[in-house]
Amino acid sequence: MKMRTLFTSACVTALLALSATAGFATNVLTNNDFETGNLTGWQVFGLGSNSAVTVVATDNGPSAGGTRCAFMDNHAEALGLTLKQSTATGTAAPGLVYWSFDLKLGQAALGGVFFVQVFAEHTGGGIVATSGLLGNYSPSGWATYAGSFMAPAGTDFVTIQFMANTGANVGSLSTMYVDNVRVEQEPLVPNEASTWGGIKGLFR
Ligand SMILES: [Ca+2]
Repeated sequence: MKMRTLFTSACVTALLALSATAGFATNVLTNNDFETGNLTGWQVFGLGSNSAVTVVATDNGPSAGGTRCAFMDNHAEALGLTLKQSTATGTAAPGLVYWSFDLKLGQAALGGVFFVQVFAEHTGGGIVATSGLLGNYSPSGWATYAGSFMAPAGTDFVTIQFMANTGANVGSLSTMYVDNVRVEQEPLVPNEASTWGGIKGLFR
């Protein structure tokens, strides 16, 4: 029993040392879960009399705890409503970029669609790689989507944008709930594995 304890302690110590060196996944986005109750850190394009992005205080995506999410509401014809965040210079580097987010459809009708795109960018040089155009998404209940793409040499920040776009038809609309947006460059790991208790749990 004592040997097992020693062995376990050694493993935990080694794993902690490894984590301090390599770093567990760190989300580079600000206010990714909208739990501030506002859109701090995010930019919105396409606002008008029939389009808005708000924070809902009574709904939350499944990937993380909380009570709030963003709601993109586009009832304008032939309009692109975009919710976007670019990170600071130095927050990204060449290598795999992992992304994930939670979505729940509000409504989509008469040409209304919903797409997401992630960009690897170089300060002063623009976009150097992308996830490709992700979507059209229309989940009837909360759903989590995740993937990755390779950021090439020169990458030093990332951008993610959510696009609720409508068509030219009268009555075209696109509305979507968005939450728990993650962009990071280490493999995604369950949140519980990055805590002391979670690490110990790996050896039980
Ligand atoms: Ca939330």
